[in-house]
Amino acid sequence: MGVVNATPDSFSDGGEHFAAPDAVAHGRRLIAEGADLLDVGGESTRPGAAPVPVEEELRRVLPVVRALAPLAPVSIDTRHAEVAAAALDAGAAIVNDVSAFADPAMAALVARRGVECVLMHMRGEPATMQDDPRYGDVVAEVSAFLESRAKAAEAAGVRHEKILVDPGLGFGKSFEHNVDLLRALPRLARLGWPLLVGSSRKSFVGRLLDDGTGLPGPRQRLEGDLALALHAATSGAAVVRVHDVAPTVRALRVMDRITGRMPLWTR
Ligand code: HH2
Repeated sequence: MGVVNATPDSFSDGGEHFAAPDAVAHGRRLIAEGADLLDVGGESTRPGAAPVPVEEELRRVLPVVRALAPLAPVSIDTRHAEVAAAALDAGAAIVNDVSAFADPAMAALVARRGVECVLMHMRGEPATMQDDPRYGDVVAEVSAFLESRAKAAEAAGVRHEKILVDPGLGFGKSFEHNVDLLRALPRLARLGWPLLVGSSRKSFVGRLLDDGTGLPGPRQRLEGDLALALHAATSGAAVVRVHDVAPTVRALRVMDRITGRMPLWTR
């Protein structure tokens, strides 16, 4: 899953693809690089981000979804049912909700449209989620949350096979919580729904790369991102959400050839 942020303030790409034509060009590039699907978002959920009015979110994402949906499956990254509904009308095929259906209208919408959805774990709201997050057992609590939200979605009419779950790395988690969740990915992949993992360019990747010479910024974390994408895939994740599609596809291809999921030689 390649990330297309139609936002002025994303932590990872800082508004580089904010204007619709830039976001569309970026999405086309990610498809050419081998992305199987694109995640289009119009509201940054980075720590400290303020919510965006629905009208503004719609204005940002709809032209981008409309242009990219004929080219590849598009997921709409939103917490708002109104935005999700309009994006589905514009051609999106998947609803990626970092609040796991906190908007009560979301489950009914996804059920009615028969589309796929991603349910992600987040502690609190983006504006405050990194203020000293605490858990007794982060893996147990995130697992229980994902299981209960997925079952609630099924009770609301979303078919089991339409649901993916996501531990929400970086969303209301300390460095240690993120590492615990990364170590537990094989367990999370066996919860009963396909697993999506989004670690790309997040600050804990910078800390994992730390060699004492200063923390690398979001765009200097590629080697860490590749290591974690391979770790997620070998742990059983079905989808990895990444900013740097070309190197990730190349790394996954090497792994698939070693594990036998892809032929050693292609002509
Ligand atoms: N991470 C971000 C946004 N959406 N969706 C899912 N399912 N999983 C994630 O881990 C995830 C997500 C944050 O990354 P990014 O889009 O690069 O930043 P921002 O929220 O600042 O736009």
